[in-house]
Amino acid sequence: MQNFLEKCFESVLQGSKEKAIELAQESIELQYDPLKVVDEGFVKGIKKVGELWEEGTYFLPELVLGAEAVKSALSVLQPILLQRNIQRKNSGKVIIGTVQGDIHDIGKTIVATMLSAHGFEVVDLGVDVPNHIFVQKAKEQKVDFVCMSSLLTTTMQNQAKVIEELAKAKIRENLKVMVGGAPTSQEWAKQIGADLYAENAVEAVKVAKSVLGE
Ligand code: B12
Repeated sequence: MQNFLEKCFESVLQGSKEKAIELAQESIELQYDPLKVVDEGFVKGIKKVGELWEEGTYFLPELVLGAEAVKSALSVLQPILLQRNIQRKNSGKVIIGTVQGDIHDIGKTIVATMLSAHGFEVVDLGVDVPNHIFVQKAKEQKVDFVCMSSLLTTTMQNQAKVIEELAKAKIRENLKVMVGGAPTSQEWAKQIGADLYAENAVEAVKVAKSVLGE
């Protein structure tokens, strides 16, 4: 399997959407653990692309192609991840989105998929979600969790602003706020008054379930 994961990793480094799709399909036929294929193959690849970009070896087009390769593989594997759905009992309603000014959606989509797979009812608001939309949707949908992703240090402040707006709308006490994304941390969550923080999608499920006493 290690060799196979290497190929997934390489497909992202090469920015090959076709190869990534082919490998994702092959992993289903081979009945490999889809989460392992995502995390240790494709996601590992995009993280490496990010490093190469940071050091100036890769440029924006390579970054975009790498991200497209991961997203294509994810769309093939998403139904399989959802099938893992262990207990389909309703674990609570969630809205999730990437905050205003931020279009990174790979991590957010993995978190949304994993929460769905574990029985949460998930409404994905997408990317670049205006602060007031989080509040409006939370109110309309009477959600248990508001989950916000941020990948940029310049946009993470919007997580704090949404929390303030939830309080102004007098619904802050009715729900839990969970934040995540690479620049965020447990400390950041505490600082802005978020209830929950998780470093990755598996942790996000654990943390959300623990609140419900599951
Ligand atoms: C792919 C990528 C892009 C793609 C995004 C494509 C897409 N559809 O998502 C593109 C090319 C579009 C892009 C654009 C930009 N990017 Co970019 N990008 C990345 C890169 C390489 C990978 C991000 C990623 O997908 N990681 C893989 C996923 C699985 O990990 P993740 O997002 O962290 O998610 C996990 C956890 O964080 C957590 N999580 C995530 N969300 C949530 C939410 C909740 C509620 C919870 C609980 C957990 C959780 O769980 C996830 C799964 O385990 C990162 C580098 C990096 N190492 O992060 C840079 C990076 C984030 N980008 C960066 C920058 C600067 C930009 C641009 C400004 C570049 C530019 N000059 O235009 C633009 C910004 C555009 C915008 N307005 O948003 C910087 C940010 C620097 C900073 N400190 O702010 C980074 C860190 C690169 C770098 N090292 O400089 N980028």
